[in-house]
Amino acid sequence: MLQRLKELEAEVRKKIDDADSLEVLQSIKQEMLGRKGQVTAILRALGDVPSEKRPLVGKKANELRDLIEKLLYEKKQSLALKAQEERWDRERIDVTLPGTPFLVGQKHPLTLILDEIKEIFCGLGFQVAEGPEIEYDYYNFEALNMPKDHPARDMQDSFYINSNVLLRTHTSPVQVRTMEKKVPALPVRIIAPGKVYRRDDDATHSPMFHQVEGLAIDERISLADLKGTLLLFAREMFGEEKQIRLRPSFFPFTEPSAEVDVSCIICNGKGCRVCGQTGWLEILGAGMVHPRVLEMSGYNPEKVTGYAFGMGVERIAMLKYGIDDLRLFFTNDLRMLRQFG
Ligand code: 2NL
Repeated sequence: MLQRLKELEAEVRKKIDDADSLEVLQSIKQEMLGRKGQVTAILRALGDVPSEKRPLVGKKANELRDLIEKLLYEKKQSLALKAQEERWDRERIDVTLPGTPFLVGQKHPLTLILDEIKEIFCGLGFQVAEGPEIEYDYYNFEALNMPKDHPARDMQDSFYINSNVLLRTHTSPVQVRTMEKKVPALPVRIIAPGKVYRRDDDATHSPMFHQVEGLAIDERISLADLKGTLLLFAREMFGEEKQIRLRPSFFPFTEPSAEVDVSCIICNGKGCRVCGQTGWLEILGAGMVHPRVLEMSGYNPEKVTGYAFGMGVERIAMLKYGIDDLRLFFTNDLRMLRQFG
């Protein structure tokens, strides 16, 4: 019996030594100490051992059981430690490696200008109005006093979806929609910023560009209100010392109509290459809302008047930032875009 215990001890030491997983350890435990285990069998058979040898065999058998439990426990610990070390090796990170660069964006120059324009007019009590870029012919042309055969439509030839629906050529339809909704609530003071589309594409024209239109309607709104508002805008946008001038012009939706110039931002009016020696730069178009436009949107032109203006955001941005090619706004060249914001 004692011999058998010695053999078992040697056998179990080797097995535990060789074990390379918790599963193997578990099966060794089962095999030795389980219900049908070899050590268990010896302990159960103690009754058959002659009584003079029984205490010694019993002691040795119990010692072997304790030893196996201790060895199993120690091996379990060392396997766990090894697994952890392997995992640390596998997952080790080099904290001295350079990190992934975090690219910080900035606002597009057109967004900066749009924000500035909105800020100026909101400061004067205007609200920002928005509307669809896909528009009905009615809101884009008809309601602005441009019936189907009107020659002014040629200059704003658009992208048609069908004979009644097109990509808006200006943001005026937003203003028409606002007037329709607000009638007869007065005053109306809104600006309509957004994308507009026209069928041309060259160095100075893009098929998509940005516009801000403004509209004010109330009793006794005059051309003087328009001029004062635009002078304030020009000075906030281009500098305190700026002047503006209005030149007679024509739009089907305003009467009278004017082109508005600001004193040249390079020479301040003295005359230079940028302004073609005139001292003036054109920045927008404007006028008093045509009575027929007021009438079509539901106002009584005998009682109320209004002014309206429209400017190209790209043009303002080019003047303010000294950008000489419109296409730079739309080609996403980071060398250009990173110079702003
Ligand atoms: C330009 C000129 C202009 C308007 C836009 C307008 C809108 C309504 C009624 C009357 Cl709802 N007028 N808008 C008026 C005058 C000029 O734009 O050169 N834009 C880039």
